[in-house]
Amino acid sequence: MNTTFAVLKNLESNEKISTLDLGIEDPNLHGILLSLSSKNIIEFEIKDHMIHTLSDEGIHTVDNGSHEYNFHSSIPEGGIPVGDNSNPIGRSQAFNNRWIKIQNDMIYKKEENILDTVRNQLQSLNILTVQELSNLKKRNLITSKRSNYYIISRGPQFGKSTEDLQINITSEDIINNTTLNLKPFNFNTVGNFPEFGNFHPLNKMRTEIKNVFIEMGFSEMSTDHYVETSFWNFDSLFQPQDHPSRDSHDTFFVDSKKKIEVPLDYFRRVKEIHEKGGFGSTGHGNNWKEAEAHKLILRTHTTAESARKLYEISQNEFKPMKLFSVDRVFRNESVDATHLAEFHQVEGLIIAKDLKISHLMGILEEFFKKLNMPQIRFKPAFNPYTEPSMEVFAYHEGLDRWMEVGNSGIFRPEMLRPMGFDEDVRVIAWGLSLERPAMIKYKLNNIRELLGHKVDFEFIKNTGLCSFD
Ligand code: FB9
Repeated sequence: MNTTFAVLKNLESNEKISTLDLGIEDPNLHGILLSLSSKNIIEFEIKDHMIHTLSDEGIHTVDNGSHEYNFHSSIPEGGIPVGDNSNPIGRSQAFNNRWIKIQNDMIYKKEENILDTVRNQLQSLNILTVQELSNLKKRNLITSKRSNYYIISRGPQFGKSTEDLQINITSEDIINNTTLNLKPFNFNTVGNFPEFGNFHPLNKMRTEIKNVFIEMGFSEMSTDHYVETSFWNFDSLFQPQDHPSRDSHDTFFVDSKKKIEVPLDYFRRVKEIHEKGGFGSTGHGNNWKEAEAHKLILRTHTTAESARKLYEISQNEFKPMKLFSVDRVFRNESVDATHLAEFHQVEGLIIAKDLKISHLMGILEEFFKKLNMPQIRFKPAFNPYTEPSMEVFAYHEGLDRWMEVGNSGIFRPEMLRPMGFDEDVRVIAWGLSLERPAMIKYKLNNIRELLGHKVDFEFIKNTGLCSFD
């Protein structure tokens, strides 16, 4: 008999039924009751109870008697020596039951006629008390597990044919004032969970970091030069043309004859500062090649955009500014679990008169405090375009360790003076990546779990809000 029929048939003669009493067991029972309930044919409530079944040891006891009963039956009239260890469990349990006694180092029966209580209990588990069941469970004679059963009663639509229930009202019904037999709304049913888009965790990290800059009064720079001239990416930053980072082992070169225009007078001043120095600098004293400066590359840092922006600022009336950028940069480096040939650089800079390294340390403290890393330390470092330069380290509470969180410095006069800035104009700047904080926040070990064709869409869906609190 199928389950639905069994339930409805029993409800015809009983207002309320229990699946436990009727022995109705079906792995789909819950779904069947939900379906009948959604049509108001039945109503039901879920109950739970313990189901006790004989273990292998319990079955052996029912078939062969308990250890204690068999030990008692094995004692002859003359008794057995105390040292007899043929049935230690039976002897111990028989002592506990006061079925045997010891005299002169011999064991004798104390009671002649006894009942094998345990065996009898195992043959009628459903009438045992909680304590009796607990004792049998302690002896591993039974196993118990929690199980659901249902108390079912008739619903408002019980016995009515569900086929003729209407689910729509037509214009004819209204015109003819038809008596409606509408299917009741089932307000308990759950609709299909709507699928919707999800922001990529890296985009969420970018938004959070942008918000930190905006909170601190910074404005965003444009970063629309993925393809950049070596001039803006390196030469304008006073990075020498023979610097190792400028060769193809570290930089992607673009095979194009297209020329990106650079202001001629500025171009000449950059050539001058590299070859002969100026503004107190001895320069690099090298032969600076224009062709090298015009080579097209994929930008290796967003500092190239900072250089463009600073040159633009230098052509207008001076005013202090706080600027930031977050965008992709490209490096021809060997890829590994935490590095790809590109990453997102975050860069912040402040241009004002007479800024000092203490200002840089202070703004970095404020910035990383907003990333929930208030403890930071500085380590002297070298960058071709900043002096002094510092690596930044922060203590990460969650990981309980210090970690490198970025690099920073004061742009050199050899970068700023050729743009046309006065001697007292200073620019403090710092940079970090987007991928590192994202991997730490989302506990990823391989960057391919964050970016690329192997990313798990469920990970994207389930990352939740990106916050630094
Ligand atoms: O992002 C980095 N680490 C980092 C940042 C935030 C963070 O947040 C916490 C969890 C919440 C955790 C870690 N780093 C910079 C440090 C290291 O990861 C480093 O190994 C990798 N660096 C990249 C460069 O690697 C080729 C990160 C990237 C980086 C380094 C320097 C700059 C920008 C990005 C810069 C700069 C700069 C300096 C002076 C003036 C202007 C810009």
